[in-house]
Amino acid sequence: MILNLRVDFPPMAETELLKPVLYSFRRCPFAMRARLILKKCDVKVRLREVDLKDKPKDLLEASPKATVPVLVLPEQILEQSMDIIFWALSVRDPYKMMLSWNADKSVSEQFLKSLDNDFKHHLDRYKYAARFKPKDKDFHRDLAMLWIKKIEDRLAEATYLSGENIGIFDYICLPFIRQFRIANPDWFDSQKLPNLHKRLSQFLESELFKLVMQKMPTWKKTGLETEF
Ligand SMILES: N[C@@H](CCC(=O)N[C@@H](CS)C(=O)NCC(=O)O)C(=O)O
Repeated sequence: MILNLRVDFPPMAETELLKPVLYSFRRCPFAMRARLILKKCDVKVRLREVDLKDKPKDLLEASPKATVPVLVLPEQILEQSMDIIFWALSVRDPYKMMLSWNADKSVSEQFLKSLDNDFKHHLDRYKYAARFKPKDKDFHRDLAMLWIKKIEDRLAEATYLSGENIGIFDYICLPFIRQFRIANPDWFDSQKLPNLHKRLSQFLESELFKLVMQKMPTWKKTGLETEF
């Protein structure tokens, strides 16, 4: 049988094949935060863009819970965005992000918990109100705003959540704040959050954000991985 193989691009070098595989979905804020740290620290992976409605078999085999991001390493599979971030920072951490994370680990973990559990809970019920209880939309928006206001207060005291320079605390939550804004940009922009508005726009206009948000071909459909 003659196979219809593509022969117009060179075979991937062995060193490329050794890079870990990242299953990712462009618009997922968890995948976004992993990509932000990977890119910022220049830790290379082979990115496989996933269609969440048509997940590839290899992802389901690697991680039956089938959320993204997932990182497949030779010896282990990381199925949580924060595990991928900590792994990336163990490979290369030129901005000393682990130092700021570990400065007061229990405060850092508390911050993560309030983001991933509390804020995300209300964000989903506000942004995707139609899937939950549409009549509770504003209730969840207002509860999410309590968390947002704490962020604004912190940004009034220091330029970034991570201190003088943008860092791990900013990168792990900005993709979610972006989603909160997208639910109703006019409303969000009209809120009195001068510092957050400034930092969010700066982030959205940054080269780093543009790089991690580049459109990638869907791996299952095209077989094309993106060198990321
Ligand atoms: N705790 C996980 C959450 C990941 C997550 O929920 N990702 C969403 C996309 S934003 C997902 O893959 N959902 C599964 C689906 O939609 O089928 C992490 O931090 O990586």
